[in-house]
Amino acid sequence: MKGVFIGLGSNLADPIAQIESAITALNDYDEITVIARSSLYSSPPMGPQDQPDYINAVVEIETTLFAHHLLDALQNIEQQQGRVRDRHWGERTIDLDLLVYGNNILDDERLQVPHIGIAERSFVLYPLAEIATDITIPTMGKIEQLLSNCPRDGLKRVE
Ligand code: A4P
Ligand code: MG
Repeated sequence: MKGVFIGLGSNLADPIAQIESAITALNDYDEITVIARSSLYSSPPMGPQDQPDYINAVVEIETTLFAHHLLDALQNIEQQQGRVRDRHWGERTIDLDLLVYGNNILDDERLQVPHIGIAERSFVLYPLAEIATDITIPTMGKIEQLLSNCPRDGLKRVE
């Protein structure tokens, strides 16, 4: 499958290193090849404000895994990197979201694709736009249109 995009986020335990090691872990799967990556971005937390700023990035992969098996792989990497599920929208060492899986639309109790938060989250949309300049996201529309409706909200590219 081509046109698969993964969002990465971290705000604990050296976030930049967490993102880098998750990208390496993804590419280490035989069934997954990372073919593009965005810059790193920093942003204030969405959700509870008493937590550190986040580092986010988006990667494009090619994979032979079906979407639910890809989610298993993402959750394995989260576990390996010590992710503890605590409060909703709370701090985490690493969060891996399946943003887009080609043109597929999936909606069951475990997986919603495209990821429901894409359009409202500048920390997803701007890094995605960097590596998918003219993507049309199923059910959501063209990326330029989505960007024009999504303020940066303190999002900064990390030099
Ligand atoms: N799930 C359903 N669809 C998907 C999908 N497309 N990709 C299910 C990944 N998972 C998906 O996720 C809960 C369940 O969502 C999973 O078990 C899976 O079956 P989770 O990561 O355990 O829960 P969560 O992350 O606490 O909740 P949620 O709503 O997913 O939070 P988000 O959306 O991940 O947001 N602020 C900034 N600036 N940057 C951030 O990256 N991230 C969060 C977390 C909060 N604030 C942030 C950031
Ligand atoms: Mg998540």
